[in-house]
Amino acid sequence: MLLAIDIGGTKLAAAMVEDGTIVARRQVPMVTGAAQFSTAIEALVDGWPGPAQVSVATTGYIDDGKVYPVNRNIISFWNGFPLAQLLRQRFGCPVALFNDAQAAAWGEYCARRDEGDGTHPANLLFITLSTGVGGGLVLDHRLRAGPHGLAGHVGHAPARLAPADGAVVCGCGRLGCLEMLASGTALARQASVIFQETLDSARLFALAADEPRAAAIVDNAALAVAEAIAGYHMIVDLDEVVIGGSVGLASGMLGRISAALAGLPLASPPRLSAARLGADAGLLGAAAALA
Ligand code: ADP
Ligand code: BMX
Ligand code: ZN
Repeated sequence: MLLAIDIGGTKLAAAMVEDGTIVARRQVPMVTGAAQFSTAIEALVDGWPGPAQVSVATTGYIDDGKVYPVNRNIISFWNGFPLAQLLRQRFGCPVALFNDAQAAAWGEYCARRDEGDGTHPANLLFITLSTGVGGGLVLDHRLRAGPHGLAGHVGHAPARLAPADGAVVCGCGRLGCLEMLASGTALARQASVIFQETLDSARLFALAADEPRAAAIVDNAALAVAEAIAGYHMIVDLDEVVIGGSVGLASGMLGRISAALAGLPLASPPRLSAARLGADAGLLGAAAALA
């Protein structure tokens, strides 16, 4: 039995995975401190058999078994957090760590490969629009994490556009990051400023169906994502771009990104699709990366 854990800025999920299939799954809200983190892990695995291996998909980048933030505002205690050591001590088995979007990229690649129709992409970019904006690259059929674990961090590529509420410095320290426009956090922030009341990203999407100012915020984010896709495509030449995360999979978002991409002058544009594994892309990708 393999234990897969997905750690995002908003939610913490765990699954028992057998032969590439989830046989049990639990989810809790992500915690805000290191002490609560261990308690939350205990709650997730309560009553489950001890795993033979643990594989983790986590927000942040991995270096030498520790997790570091790119955006320091997402998880306050993630600064060199010794995640591999903590889980090895708890479960007494080998532990592998992956960035969440990189793991999901591998999961989505494997899902297409395993269909076996010969059309699966060799070069795939997965983008998660979630608490942040993450990305993972599969190039020439291989998952690329890069020498520092940073490969694919599309959320911190420059967006050509400004957020609806004006320029905002990213938690990575730079100005103009895509994450400040198109993450759930950024959409909620922009909506709350424009409408002068506290709104979350799901509420913004509901409003966007027939409220022009709400639609403009979402369309601006979708165009920024499309611009990022175009930029990546010109650098690495992609077959397919897969969109996931709760914002990416929210009603209408893929269509808005697709329309924005179609409006850009782009040589041989990549296919655009929704995550086939849905909210389980990170869990199943982390599991598949061990196989
Ligand atoms: P994580 O970042 O922990 O992996 P998610 O992929 O669920 O988690 O992304 C969380 C973000 O998505 C939050 O900003 C949340 O407000 C937003 N969100 C959740 N559900 C929806 C929805 N139905 N429509 C739009 N945004 C959503
Ligand atoms: C941020 C960054 C990425 C991550 C992405 C999506 C941190 C802590 N995270 O850009 O490593 O892949 O968010 O993560 O710097 P999520 O929290 O939205 O799932
Ligand atoms: Zn940034």
